[in-house]
Amino acid sequence: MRKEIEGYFHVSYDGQQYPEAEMISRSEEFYQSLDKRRSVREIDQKDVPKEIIENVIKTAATAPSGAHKQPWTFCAISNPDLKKKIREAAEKEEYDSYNGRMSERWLNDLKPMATNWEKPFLEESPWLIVVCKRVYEMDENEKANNYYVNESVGIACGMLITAIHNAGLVTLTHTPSPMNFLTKLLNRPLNERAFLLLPVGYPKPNTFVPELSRKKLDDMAVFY
Ligand code: IYR
Repeated sequence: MRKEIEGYFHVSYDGQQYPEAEMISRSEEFYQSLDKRRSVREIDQKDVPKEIIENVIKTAATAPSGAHKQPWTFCAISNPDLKKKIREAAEKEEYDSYNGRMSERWLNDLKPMATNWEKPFLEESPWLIVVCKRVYEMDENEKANNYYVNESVGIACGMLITAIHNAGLVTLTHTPSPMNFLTKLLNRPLNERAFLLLPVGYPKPNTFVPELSRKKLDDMAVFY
């Protein structure tokens, strides 16, 4: 069904509905599945079909966005030369961050994660996805700012990570800082800024991840 409201068309909502018992089991099962997600830094070189990357990007782009401006561009990189350049530039920034730019407290907080300035996953992962936020669009040669850009792109990134996990692959939210080298290496237009870099692939065999626990419901949710 389609109807017109003030000159714009609206269509019947056709989302899925389930009986209550099924909603409870679906929500529990989805939680159990997502609770297995971990940030994995040991990514195998094994190829991942482009179709999976296309599907997870399409999933991410179903995210809500301010005034439906969809203020994102997903750059998917499999080219080995480009991945090498990204690794070199990221490691240069990360070296400086780990050797002076980050505070003692910050470095201490990162110890459980066993991270350092070296980022082999940037070259070894079959795919890198650089999510860019589009701060504005050009509207008849005028800059037209997008709305709630960080919120919109942050939600899309969450959905991207969920889709990658659902496909049976691993990723990691990598934020080399500063990130402007990415927009340069990728030749992005002036209205785009790099937001997040996600290497995507299979975990290496026998990969270990930090032993972490998640907050209990009572410690993170308040019901009124
Ligand atoms: N961007 C650096 C440092 C880093 C910062 C935080 I906060 C982390 O949770 C993990 C790492 C890096 O990627 O190593």
